[in-house]
Amino acid sequence: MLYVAFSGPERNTFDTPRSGWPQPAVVDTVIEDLDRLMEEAGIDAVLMYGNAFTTPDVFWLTGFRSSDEVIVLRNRGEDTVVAAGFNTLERVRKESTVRRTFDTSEIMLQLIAENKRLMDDPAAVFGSVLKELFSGDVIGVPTHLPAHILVALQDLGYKVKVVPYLLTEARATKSPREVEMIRKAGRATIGAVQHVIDLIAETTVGPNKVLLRDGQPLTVGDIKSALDHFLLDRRAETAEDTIVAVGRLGFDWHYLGSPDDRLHAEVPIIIDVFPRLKLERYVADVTRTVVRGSVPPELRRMFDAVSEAHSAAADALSEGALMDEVNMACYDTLRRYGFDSTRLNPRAEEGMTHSLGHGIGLFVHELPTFYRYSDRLERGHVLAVEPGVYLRQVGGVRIENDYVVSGRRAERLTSGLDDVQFV
Ligand SMILES: [Mn+2]
Repeated sequence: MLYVAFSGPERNTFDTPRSGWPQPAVVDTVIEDLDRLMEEAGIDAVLMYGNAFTTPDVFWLTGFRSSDEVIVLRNRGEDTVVAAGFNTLERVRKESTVRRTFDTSEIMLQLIAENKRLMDDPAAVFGSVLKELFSGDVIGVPTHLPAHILVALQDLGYKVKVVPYLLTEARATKSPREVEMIRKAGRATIGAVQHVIDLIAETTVGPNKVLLRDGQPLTVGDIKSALDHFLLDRRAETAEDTIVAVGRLGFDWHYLGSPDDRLHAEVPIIIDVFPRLKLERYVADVTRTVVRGSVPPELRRMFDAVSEAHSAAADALSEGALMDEVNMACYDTLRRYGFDSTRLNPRAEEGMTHSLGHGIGLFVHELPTFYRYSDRLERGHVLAVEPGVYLRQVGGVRIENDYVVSGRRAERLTSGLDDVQFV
């Protein structure tokens, strides 16, 4: 027997989360964006399957931080429903923002009796869920919906539309709670970067300008370990990897840094850290370029250009501004210093050869993007701004901070550490 459980206020506990649980991130104002986008996309519901860790959209819409796979259905203009077995639903009611649940235990027991699991017969489970909960015409699914579930929906006769940008568009504008979590991630990140810059500042310069700590060469592996330990103590972890690129190796801005690379004096050392808070799941993204010892004139000019380009771009981050106005604030500044960019010269091989930045949130790269030139900045957009200049014979200089668009001027979320680091 299937039933729909409406967890009313008399029986739920999620308005008073247990101490220690982070408050769920999403608030109603952000959900309104999703309903509007669903209407524009011509879909009556959005359907997802996954867990918080593999499918951040599921976490965003439910606030349920678990490795349990759940079915998430949201009819346009209605409460989000989570469908799962009763064990999972008990935790959904305690630990998520979801107020409406659907118990799939009976249908799962029938499958288990046939020695099957959900993925062996997705039509059985999704058919039951949709029959009870969906009365519209078109179901929208994100690209991360497993392909055999998509086929099962079509076999069941539902009209399905793939909506690749729906959730990412909806997530682009952050609620105040989400901004606070990114700010918290930013504090941990700034602290971590400061910590390893202090390590670099404490080195002595040995033969061939190798930086020494206790008489031993300081390596990229040492720096990454120090970053990881610092972040773990603040309940954050490196989201993918950290970039530590020494000297000319930094010319290739894809280069992550090998553990055996040695740090040297008088060359740029790019440190780009983008950790995720383990509980809250939000990221920050910070880059500093450090030089130990004297700074050659050409390298100093790169710092001057990038630092000024960063400020010019940050000043241009205002509500309603075109993305390309922000781009041009950066690239025009670099040009005045004599540096090329792929925006002004698509064939450029030196200068600034990557994008100005990207949205951040549950992912290190998400919307908005500076590549959509005619899009406009909106209140609540959170962006990492990371101008850089790269010369083959020198390496790279990059400065990155995170900002929330909140009116005429954006607010910086990663403060407390100077942009230019000569130590
Ligand atoms: Mn970045």
